[in-house]
Amino acid sequence: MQLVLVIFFVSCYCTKYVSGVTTQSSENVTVKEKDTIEEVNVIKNNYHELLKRVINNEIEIVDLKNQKQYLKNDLENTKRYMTCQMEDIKDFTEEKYNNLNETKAALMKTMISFSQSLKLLNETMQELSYRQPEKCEENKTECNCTEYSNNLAKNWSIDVGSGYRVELQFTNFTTELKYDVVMVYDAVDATDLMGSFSGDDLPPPMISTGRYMFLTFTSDNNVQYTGFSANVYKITST
Ligand SMILES: *[C@@H]1O[C@H](CO)[C@@H](O)[C@H](O)[C@H]1NC(C)=O
Ligand SMILES: *[C@@H]1O[C@H](CO)[C@@H](O)[C@H](O)[C@H]1NC(C)=O
Ligand SMILES: *[C@@H]1O[C@H](CO)[C@@H](O)[C@H](O)[C@H]1NC(C)=O
Ligand SMILES: *[C@@H]1O[C@H](CO)[C@@H](O)[C@H](O)[C@H]1NC(C)=O
Ligand SMILES: *[C@@H]1O[C@H](CO)[C@@H](O)[C@H](O)[C@H]1NC(C)=O
Ligand SMILES: *[C@@H]1O[C@H](CO)[C@@H](O)[C@H](O)[C@H]1NC(C)=O
Ligand SMILES: CC(=O)N[C@H]1CO[C@H](CO)[C@@H](O)[C@@H]1O
Repeated sequence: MQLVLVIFFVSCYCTKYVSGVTTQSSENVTVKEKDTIEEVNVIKNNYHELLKRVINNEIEIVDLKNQKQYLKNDLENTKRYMTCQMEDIKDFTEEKYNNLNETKAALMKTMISFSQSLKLLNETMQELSYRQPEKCEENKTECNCTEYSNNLAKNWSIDVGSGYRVELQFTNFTTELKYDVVMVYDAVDATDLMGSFSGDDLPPPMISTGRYMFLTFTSDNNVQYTGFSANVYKITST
């Protein structure tokens, strides 16, 4: 508005001035006027330029302002996100730490229990190592000697003396049938066979004709039983 007023004043002044002066002056004035107009135009252009720049600046300022707000928001968001993340990590870490602590405690308990078990085992082992020889000895002496051996050949010679006879009564009889055999002879040696016996049947009682009786027992190379037992009686010969 100010600039418009200036232009108006200058054009008014020039018209008045031209009417009262010579041609020479008029020329000079015209030149001046031209200059002024040019100057005004320059100023005008400058003003526009300036205005443009101001507007541009303002736009730029608004832009910058927006950018600033955007960055601020971004920063705020990042800050919030990071805080949340950190809380989360803190929670997670605490939880893991507690778990670790629990595991540690459990492991400790197990270790103690394990070491106790180990100690007990050690004691038991030592006790065992003391007792083992005893047991072995026990087992050695505790042999079942009620069975006859393989490949046995035994003879019994019975003499009840002059004027007497021998009565033989089997009380137990268990041998391997046909292979482990008892022979009974009515003589001083293996000459007069009275009977041969094997298996589970108890042989009948036997009486010799004289003072002698002869018995043999042979076993083969396998299968063992309890064998036999018998009572021998001296009886008066009639
Ligand atoms: C971890 O366990 C120990 C004992 O085992 C206890 O003294 C300590 O307070 C525990 N720490 C946490 C964080 O639970
Ligand atoms: C077992 O016990 C004996 C004596 O009590 C000790 O010398 C030995 O080191 C123990 N062994 C172990 C594996 O603990
Ligand atoms: C003796 O040895 C037998 C096996 O040969 C076994 O079954 C038994 O338990 C042992 N007895 C003892 C007192 O060690
Ligand atoms: C001894 O042997 C007999 C006959 O084979 C059997 O019946 C008995 O049980 C045995 N005794 C022992 C202590 O092994
Ligand atoms: C047992 O008697 C038989 C028959 O007389 C004889 O051949 C054998 O050599 C005798 N065995 C023993 C061990 O005396
Ligand atoms: C033989 O038999 C009698 C009874 O008939 C019995 O008392 C005894 O124990 C038996 N002996 C053996 C060594 O088996
Ligand atoms: C009145 C006046 O100023 N006249 C001037 C016009 O311009 C010429 C040359 O530019 C001058 O010599 C005059 O004096």
